[in-house]
Amino acid sequence: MATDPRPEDRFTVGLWCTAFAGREVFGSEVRPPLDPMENIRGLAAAGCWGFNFHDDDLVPFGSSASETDRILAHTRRVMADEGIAVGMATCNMFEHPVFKDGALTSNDARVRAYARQKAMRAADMGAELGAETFVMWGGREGLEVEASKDPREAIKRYREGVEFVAAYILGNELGMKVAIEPKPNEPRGDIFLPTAGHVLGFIATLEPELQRIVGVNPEIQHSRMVGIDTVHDLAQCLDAGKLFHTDLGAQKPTRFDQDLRFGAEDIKETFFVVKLLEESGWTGTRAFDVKPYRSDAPEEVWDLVRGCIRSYLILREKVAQWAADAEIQELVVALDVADPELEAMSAWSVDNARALREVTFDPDALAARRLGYQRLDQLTFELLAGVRG
Ligand code: GLT
Ligand code: MN
Ligand code: MN
Repeated sequence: MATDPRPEDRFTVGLWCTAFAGREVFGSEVRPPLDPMENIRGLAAAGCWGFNFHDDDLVPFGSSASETDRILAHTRRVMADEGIAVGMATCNMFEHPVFKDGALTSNDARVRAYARQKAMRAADMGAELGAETFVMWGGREGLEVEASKDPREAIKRYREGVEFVAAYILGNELGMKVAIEPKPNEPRGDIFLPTAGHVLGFIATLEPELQRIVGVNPEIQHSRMVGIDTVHDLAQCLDAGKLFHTDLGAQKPTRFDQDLRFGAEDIKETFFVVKLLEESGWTGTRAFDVKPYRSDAPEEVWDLVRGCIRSYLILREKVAQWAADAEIQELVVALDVADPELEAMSAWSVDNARALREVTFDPDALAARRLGYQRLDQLTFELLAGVRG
């Protein structure tokens, strides 16, 4: 089984993932800080083609322009040394207290302006290091107190902010696409643009020439938090031509954002995520947004990275096996029933509508068709469980 990553697989991991030292609401750090350059070297050694970063992951918050340049130059040297690229860059608009009540959707015009300025600087950093995507995750763009924000005004402000950043990237030819990452809640009680569907609807309201470079970054874990089907989420973004990035990981449904190792939960749904990406001819990076357990020792964060990559490659092999399994394919092929005569009438026209009204159907006969889903799902399970071939 081919479980060694190849450069063309383009696996990436966020610097914030491996640097996560374990601080959360109930406890402090359990691991020492991980130096960003050591982090980049560690990701390269673990088999990553690239890494993803927030401005503040690399360049400490509040650094001067010259300090920023120095760090970026150093980063470029480490990247060349390790043969590692950057997949996506993003702006941390959630950590500093200035963003306590939102960034682009803050009620305070000064905070909104500051957020746009920080996003421009982060976009510059991304372009400098060759990122192809600029992710916008609006973690603080939400509320706990319904009375605190006019939701229509907040969405209008969100649009203004996204348009500003997209126009900056386009106007300065930074060569990146923007991918908005939805999340239903956490850290806010409710976050604006909670699902991929909301983001798709929102993108359709942007300035037409900016729409082209704005898409979605759905995260498996965030879809599972609201209990919706991740595969369908991704498929809908693909259908709209808007799957610009995707954050892969694992999550038990309806809990806080767990960011577990890819493949750690619901192997069957994860298999169908890989199947969808691979069969769609996905050319983006294969990006993991995961967190080590709080109980992990410092060196175990690399096991997390290796595990994600291995699980993806194992599931990709399973996709090929599923496609080559004669019994499964026989069931799959039988699912589609063609009817050339009826299909010829499926496009709207007055004539087709008139002809369709005259057709006689036998609904009981149609309903009597056996679908074989019990068998199909069992065979899929058995293949994944390793007991077929
Ligand atoms: C943060 C969040 C992730 C986002 C990252 C990008 S940061 O960890 O939970 O889902 O992708 O801002
Ligand atoms: Mn994410
Ligand atoms: Mn997450």
